[in-house]
Amino acid sequence: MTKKAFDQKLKQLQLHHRRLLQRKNRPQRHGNGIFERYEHPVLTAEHTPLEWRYDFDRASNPHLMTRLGINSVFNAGAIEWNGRILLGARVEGWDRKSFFAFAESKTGVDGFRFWDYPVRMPELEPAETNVYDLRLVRHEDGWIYGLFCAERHDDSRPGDLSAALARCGIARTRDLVNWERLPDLKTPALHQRNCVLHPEFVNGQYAFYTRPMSDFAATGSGDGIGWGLCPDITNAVITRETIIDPRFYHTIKEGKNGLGPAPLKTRAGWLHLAHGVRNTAAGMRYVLYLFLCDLREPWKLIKAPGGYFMAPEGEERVGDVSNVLFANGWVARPNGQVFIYYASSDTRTHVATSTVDRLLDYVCNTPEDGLRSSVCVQQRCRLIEKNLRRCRRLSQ
Ligand code: M1P
Repeated sequence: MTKKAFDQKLKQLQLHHRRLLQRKNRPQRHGNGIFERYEHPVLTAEHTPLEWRYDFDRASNPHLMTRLGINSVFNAGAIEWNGRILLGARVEGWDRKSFFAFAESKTGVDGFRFWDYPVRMPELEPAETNVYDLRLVRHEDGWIYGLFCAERHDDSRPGDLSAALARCGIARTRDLVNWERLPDLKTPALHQRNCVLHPEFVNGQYAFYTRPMSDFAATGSGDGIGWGLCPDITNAVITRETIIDPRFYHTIKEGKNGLGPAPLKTRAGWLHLAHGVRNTAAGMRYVLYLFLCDLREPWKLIKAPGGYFMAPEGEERVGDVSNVLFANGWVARPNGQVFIYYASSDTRTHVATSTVDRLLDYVCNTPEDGLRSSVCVQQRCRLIEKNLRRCRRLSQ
């Protein structure tokens, strides 16, 4: 490529990238009243800086090729930071390895820009092969914690290249740049993914939400979202895990479930966002759901609306792992506005907005799962009767 053509192509790439980052994002019309979806994803592979993907030197990259491609940007942790919203996204390269990178925005719905460098997360011995799904928690001990899945090959099965061990990695920081790595969480279960730190001490101890599994992908004997306490986070060991939100036959969480971000503290209780998985003939379907736990006894579930809160729609349904919504980040602003960051089909990151009031209304007033078709029909008939009575009154 001539110097002129090279420079021109680089300019075009930069212009295209700038336009993408400046694109406004508007709420979609005709929502369900519970939350608003937005027209565009907030982060995709195309949002990552060009410097991360191209070599801008014509001598070493005469065709201006992508050198280190990015495959997807999804499953982002979230935190409010100096009045802005930061997403700690899972960025996956063409080489299948994930890493964390922060992108920030003033509005929370558009204009997300990645920091110059991804997170340089310290490794442990033995080093993990892959890290993903960061949960960011501002803990009352003064640290910001990042909990994530640290995955390694299971060397006890040398002949099986797909044998992996999932552990909960723990790191902490004060500035989101320099991270101190702590030992992985130890629990009675062989595998742990989707672990989350509760933001407050409980009975003077660190409290963890867990997801015990005896198999890497299937829950095996693991029965849902767990809870456990440990006195020392610099050597986090949970000896007793109890299940606070179990899986259940013929519900959206029959196959497995896992907590999303750390819960929001509200006047009515700890508000949780989680994902539920069911099996279908077309593979697993991941949807999001909400539940509420007691303020003083956060291990006690007090409200559980039936069904899903959010399921994949439109382009969200298609991607590397299709039919998946997954969320591990949300932010509640002091004015009650809530930004929910969810990923679709392990490919891209979206935002939905709501308020604490609306989410509590949804959680407290949506009937529980009837667990049987006939009970679900009764629930619906009660709603229809109420509406028809009202319509008749208004038409008299
Ligand atoms: O592919 C869907 C999700 O699968 C895993 O979640 P879970 O452990 O609940 O099945 C994770 O790998 C997650 O990153 C991924 O989005």
